[in-house]
Amino acid sequence: MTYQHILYGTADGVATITLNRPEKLNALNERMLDEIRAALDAAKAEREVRAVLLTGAGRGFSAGQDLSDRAVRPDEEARDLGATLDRAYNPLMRRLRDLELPVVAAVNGVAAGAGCNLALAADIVVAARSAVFIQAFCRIGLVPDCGGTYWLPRLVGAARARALMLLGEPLSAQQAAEWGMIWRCVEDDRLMEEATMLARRLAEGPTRGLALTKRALIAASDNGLDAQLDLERDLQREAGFTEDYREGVAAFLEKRAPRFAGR
Ligand code: LHQ
Repeated sequence: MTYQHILYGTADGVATITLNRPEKLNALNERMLDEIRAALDAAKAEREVRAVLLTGAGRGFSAGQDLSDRAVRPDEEARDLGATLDRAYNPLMRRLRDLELPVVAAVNGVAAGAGCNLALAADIVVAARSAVFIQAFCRIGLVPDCGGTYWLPRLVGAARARALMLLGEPLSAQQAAEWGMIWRCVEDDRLMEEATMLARRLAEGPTRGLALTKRALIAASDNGLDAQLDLERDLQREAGFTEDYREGVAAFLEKRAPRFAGR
């Protein structure tokens, strides 16, 4: 696929996807969502890629759905936003959930609406100190989507999620980190360095095991303890047969750094 609205590049085992409509604060349209999905598929297909870094060009991460897009304008003929979610957003969110690679989001500036919840769907979120998170949906009469109503209460608790979603006030990166909504808030000029280091470190890790861990954590949101114990058993069995487990134990016993292959 030729990319118009994102940049895609790989280096040191990391595929970097950069949302690239800076003049619109990387507002999302269907083409862009298709491109992100295609880039995730490309990352998955490239053998040497073992982690994904998602960020935005310019001063914003993403301002959410492009509200000037004809496909969602309320003043055009009646639009079915549910169909837009079915066609473009939900497949992307499911792709991110199912991706067997760790995903780091480097939130470089405002993350609003679907842009906010896209960032929160990453496995590890690092944000620049100047970034803000806005559940902007209520400002225009919409319902939070992209899994926000699922993830946000689990991340910050029901009381904070309710207020964020009903008031639509900006939440600073610092506060988001203090609330446990994101992993870390870093100085603006350190963001890409920190996020890239993190993504590289993950890419050099036992990525089969990390993928299984990701699966366990996602399932834990819905499972009871018994089901989760059974799942951990199954995933641990799988992890125990990986080359990386063999390498990890050998490296420990030989008192050297492990060289994980992601197998
Ligand atoms: C934009 C946008 C934008 C277009 C800034 N669209 N141009 C899913 C499925 C289907 C349908 C609907 O929705 C959804 C999910 C959603 O995401 S709904 C939520 C959509 N997003 C919003 O409501 C946020 C709208 N944007 C804002 O409130 C502000 O732009 C924020 C707070 C993000 C940033 O404010 P500022 O830093 O003051 O920047 P700005 O407002 O001046 O924006 C810069 C430019 O970007 C500006 O263009 P211009 O030509 O005037 O310079 C904006 O019009 C454009 N832009 N967001 N979502």
